Parts: sequence; C-alpha cells; structure tokens
Amino acid sequence: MELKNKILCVIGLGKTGVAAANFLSRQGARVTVTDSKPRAQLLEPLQQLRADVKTRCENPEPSSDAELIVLSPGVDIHSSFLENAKRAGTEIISEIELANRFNTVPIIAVSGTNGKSTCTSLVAEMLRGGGKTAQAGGNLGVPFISLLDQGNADYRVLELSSFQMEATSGLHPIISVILNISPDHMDRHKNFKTYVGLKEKIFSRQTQNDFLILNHDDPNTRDLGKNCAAARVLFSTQAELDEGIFLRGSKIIARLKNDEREMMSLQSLSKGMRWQTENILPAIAVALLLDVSRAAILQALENFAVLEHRLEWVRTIDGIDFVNDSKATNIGSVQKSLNTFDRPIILIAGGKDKETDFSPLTSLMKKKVKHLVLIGETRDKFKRILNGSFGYEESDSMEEAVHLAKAKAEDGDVVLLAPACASFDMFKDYKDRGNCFKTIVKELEGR
Ligand code: UMA
Ligand code: ADP
Repeated sequence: MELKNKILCVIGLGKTGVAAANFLSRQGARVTVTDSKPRAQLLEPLQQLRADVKTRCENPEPSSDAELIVLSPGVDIHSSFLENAKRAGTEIISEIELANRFNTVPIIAVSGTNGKSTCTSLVAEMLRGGGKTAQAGGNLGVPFISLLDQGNADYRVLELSSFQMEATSGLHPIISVILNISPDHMDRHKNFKTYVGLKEKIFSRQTQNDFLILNHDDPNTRDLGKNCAAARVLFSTQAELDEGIFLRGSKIIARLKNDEREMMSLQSLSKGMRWQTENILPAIAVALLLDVSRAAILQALENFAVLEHRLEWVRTIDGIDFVNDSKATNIGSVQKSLNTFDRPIILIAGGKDKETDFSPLTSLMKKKVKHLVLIGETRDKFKRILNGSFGYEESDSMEEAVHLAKAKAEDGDVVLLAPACASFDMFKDYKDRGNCFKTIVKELEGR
C-alpha cells in the first residue's frame, strides 16, 4: 500500500488516532486528524502527534480531498459526518484494516462479548512461556498499528471488538476465537444480528489451514462457522466433547488431533483464576494448537495475575467480601458475576445506558441478589424491570452506594460492583469507576 504524499484523514484523536496518524505520517503521507471535541479537551493527544500531522477539532468530518479515511474504534461507520465521503466514493477503513495491510506476522484474533482481555493476555503469556515472541494488543489497549512499531514477532495476539470490525475486511487470523456472544453496544449496532455479524467477520477469510475456536456452551457461538473452511475447535465447561477442550469433573481435558491429555485440575488454580475457567480453556486450545508444551501452559497459568476490575477481590471486612467487577458493563458479564457466587450478594449496579434490555437479569437477580443499590442514569430503567418485586436503594455517589451496601451486608455476604452499564455518566471510564470503588472499600472501617 503506497502512502507517500497521499492525503489521508484519521478520525478520532484518542489512543488509536494518535498511533495511526503518526504511523501514516512516518510513511510520508499528508495526514489530518479530526475530532468532535474542542482543542482544549485534546491537549494531551495533540502533544503526542508528529509535527507534520494537521489537526481539526470540534468537527470530525473528513476534508473533501481525503483519498483514504481511517476510523478510530469509537467512530461509528454510520455517522452522518461520513455521508459526503461515502457519496464521493472515498475508501473508509478501520485502524485494524490499516494495520493489517502492513502486518506480516501471523495473527491470533480473540473476539466475543466478554472475557476477551483476559483470554488475549493469557494466550500471549502462554506463547511467551513456550519460547515464542508474542505481542498483544487491539481493544486490549495497545492499538494494532502500534504493534507494528514493536518490531518482528512470531505472533500478534489481537483482542477485537465489534467496533473495530465495522470497517475491517481483510483480516485473516491463523487462529480466531469467539468466546461468547450476548447483547452489547446496542446503542451503536441497533440489533443483535448486526452485532453477531461483526463478530463473525473474524473468521470470514480463514482457510483450511486455520482454526476457529468456539464456545460450545453458548448457543450464540456453538454453530458459528460451519461453512467456514477453518477447523472448528470447541471448548466447554459443561459437556465432554469428541474434540476440543473441556472439563471432566474438575480436570481440564484436551482432546485434539485424536490425542487426549489431562492438562490440570481446577483446584491447582487460584480462586480468582478459577473464575476465569471459560477464558482459560480457549487460551489452552490456542497454545496447544501452536505446540506450546503443557509445562509452559501450566506455568503461564500459575504466573498470571487476574486483570484489574474483572471479578477482582478487593478486601474482606467483617466476613463480607468486596468484589470489583467494574468491567461488567453488559448483561452477559453480570450473569457470569452473579453465578460466580453461591452466597447472598449485595449488588451495586447502574450507569450509562447502552440501550440494553435488562429484563434477562430479573430472574437471576431475584435468585442471587439480597439487596440492590442503584447508581447512575439507568436507575429508572432498572426499577422498571424489578417491577416492585425487589428491595433496592438509590444513590448519587459511589461513596454512598458502598456505605449503603455495607450496611445491608452480613458475615458471609458479597458486596459486588457489577454495573451492567458503561461508566461515562459518573466516571472517566470503567477503570476510574473501579478505582473509586476500591478506594472507598479500602477506607471502610470494620465493626
Ligand atoms: N470521536 C469523534 N467522533 C466520534 C467518536 C469519537 O471525534 O464520532 C473522538 C472522541 O472525541 C475522542 C476519540 O474519538 O477524542 C476517541 O477515540 P476512540 O473512542 O476510538 O478511543 P481510543 O482512545 O482510540 O480507544 C480505542 C478503543 N475505544 C473504543 O472502542 C471506544 C479502546 O477500547 C481500545 O483499547 C483502544 O482504541 C486501542 O485499540 C476501549 C473500549 O471501551 C477499552 N472498547 C469497547 C469495549 O471494550 O466494550 C469496545
Ligand atoms: P472483554 O475484554 O471482552 O470486555 P474482560 O476480560 O475485560 O473481557 O471481562 C469483561 C467482563 O466480563 C468482566 O466483568 C468479567 O468478569 C466478565 N467476564 C469475563 N469472562 C467472561 C465470560 N467468559 N463470560 C461472561 N463474562 C465474562
């Protein structure tokens, strides 16, 4: 792809926009980055841009002379400010597509609604433990385009979100993984079918030499890719599989290429890691398919630190466990959170709406949740699904919410932050929300 002197526009001046613009500028392109925010709110990213990159703030529309437009993940391909460019026939691609056109390293792609970050990080650790060089990035935090600057590697392991797949067409992973699919980001994708279609794109270019790893336990993933040439490998925590990775009692069994191996017992994992079993099984599948030894896989699992804000145990006070699952921003992850505990839960939930239908949570909440503390914009929407059947309180701040939750909790209970919503109504992002929860919990005094 020749970029020298091409007139290019990158939309969105976040992490991705900075990395993409600098990459393109280094290739000799004439780059402009546009953003809807005013300049005063973009001072930090503006400082990170190369001197020859032009910028336009408070108006994300690409200039009419742009020959190629590169979208940041947060930019919806259906945005009205892209209409003129589409009418003019200007090519619009995602940052993933751009990076892919320059990438020469085999790709392992991890997608799904929940667990991607954990699975992606685990795969990279297992590969490294097996003596291979592996770079991890994508939605995980380091843009794919930035990985190209990190030099060569045996593998690039990419976490891919539905946003990133919108203007992506050429990606061809040697192994792709779809962990699970449940409704999320409906404010952007509008319907579940479109969302599933975006997830399916990760295997659309795979061939008979490739592998597609799928969750057998999820009816939304089990039958995907039946017409795809890649070999399907399933994983399950619930059923023994003819071929794949599954649990037999508490043992993890790998049955691949007509060979059955006992990998390990769940008991040898830390409690936090046991909660990640659905993400560990597919990571093991990837590692085995790439000939990583059992010993290296076990070592990587032992060394792995559970990621912050994902079912993260914070503290036990007066016999009450406080757990930070701020990253539970959709109903699928909250279902997993609630099902993780067999003790009464005081749940702190609510936040910014993503046009989520919360009703699938009602019956599980009735079964698992002893008391609910609602925060954020979605309080009324939550109240409607509870329909007066359920005890709850409301709060305007995390501090008050934690204190209300603690007041209701007794020895043996769990106070769980699992909001089922985005955080942007009250916080900078999910990390800010989780950190706020943790700070308050750490300052609590026991009885
Ligand atoms: N912007 C516009 N116009 C728009 C939309 C956004 O100008 O219509 C501008 C914003 O004003 C802002 C910039 O775009 O200045 C932000 O771009 P971005 O939202 O793409 O953010 P990045 O910092 O580039 O981060 C993105 C991903 N963000 C999103 O998908 C929203 C990060 O995933 C990812 O880690 C990063 O690229 C590196 O690849 C975050 C995320 O929330 C963690 N992802 C969603 C999720 O996990 O649920 C999908
Ligand atoms: P992602 O990168 O896909 O958002 P994370 O590993 O960051 O995934 O986890 C996001 C949320 O999903 C957390 O609340 C976590 O507890 C929950 N979660 C992790 N794995 C799963 C899974 N396999 N099924 C459902 N929820 C999960």
